[in-house]
Amino acid sequence: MITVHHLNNSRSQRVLWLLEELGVPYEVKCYERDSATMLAPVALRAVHPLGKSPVITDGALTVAESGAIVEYLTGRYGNGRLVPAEGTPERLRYTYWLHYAEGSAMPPLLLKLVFDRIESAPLPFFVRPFARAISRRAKSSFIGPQIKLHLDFMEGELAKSEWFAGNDFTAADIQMSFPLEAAAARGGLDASRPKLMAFLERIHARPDYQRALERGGMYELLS
Ligand SMILES: N[C@@H](CCC(=O)N[C@@H](CS)C(=O)NCC(=O)O)C(=O)O
Repeated sequence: MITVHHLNNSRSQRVLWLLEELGVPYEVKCYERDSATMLAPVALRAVHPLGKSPVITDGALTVAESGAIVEYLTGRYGNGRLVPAEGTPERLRYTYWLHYAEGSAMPPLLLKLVFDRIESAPLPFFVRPFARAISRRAKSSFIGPQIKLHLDFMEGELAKSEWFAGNDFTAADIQMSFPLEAAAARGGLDASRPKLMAFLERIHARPDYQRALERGGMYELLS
C-alpha cells in the first residue's frame, strides 16, 4: 500500500490528486506545519532526512521530491496514462514542464513569500525600516519582474494548447498546478492572464482534484 506523508497546505496535495487520477489506492498520513515557522514537524525526518513533503512510501521504497514521485507513480502504476508517448513532441514538452514547475517557476514565488514575511515580521523598531527597505527593493528589482516573466511565458504557452504538454491532460499539468495556485494566492496571477486562470478553473472542476482535496483536508493556497 502506498502511504503519502502529507503536510497540510503543501505540494503533497498534487500527489493525492495524481493518485486519484490514476485510481491507485493509498493511505494518507497527515503532518501539521508549525503555525509560527510553517516548517514541517521533525517526525517527517523519520521518513526522509530532509523532512519535507511530499514523500511517499511504497512497501520498502521511499520516494521524495514531487517530480520524482510523479515519475515513479506514473511509471509503476500508470500503464501509459497521463504521460505522452515516448519519442513524441508532447513527451518532450511533458518532461520540460515536469521539471520547470519546481526548477524554474517555484523559486521566485518562494522568494516572494520569504520577503513578504520579512516585511511583516515583528522586528525591533530600529531594524524595521532597513529590513523593509531591503525587502521592497529585492521584490521590485528582481522578484516581481521574474514572476512577471514566468507568468507571461506560461500564459503564452497555454495559448498554444489547452494543457501544458499538448491537447491532452497529463501529469505535468498536475505538477504545474502548485506554482499556478501559489501565484494566484500570492504572486499576482489574476484575470489579466485569462489562459492561466482558465487552467486553474479547469483543474479545480476535475472530480479527482475534488476527491484529493477531501482526502488531504483544507488547502489554503487556493485562497
Ligand atoms: N522541490 C521539493 C520541495 C519540497 C518542499 O519544500 N516542501 C514543502 C511543502 S510545500 C515543505 O515540506 N515545507 C516544510 C519544511 O521545509 O519544513 C518538492 O517538490 O518535493
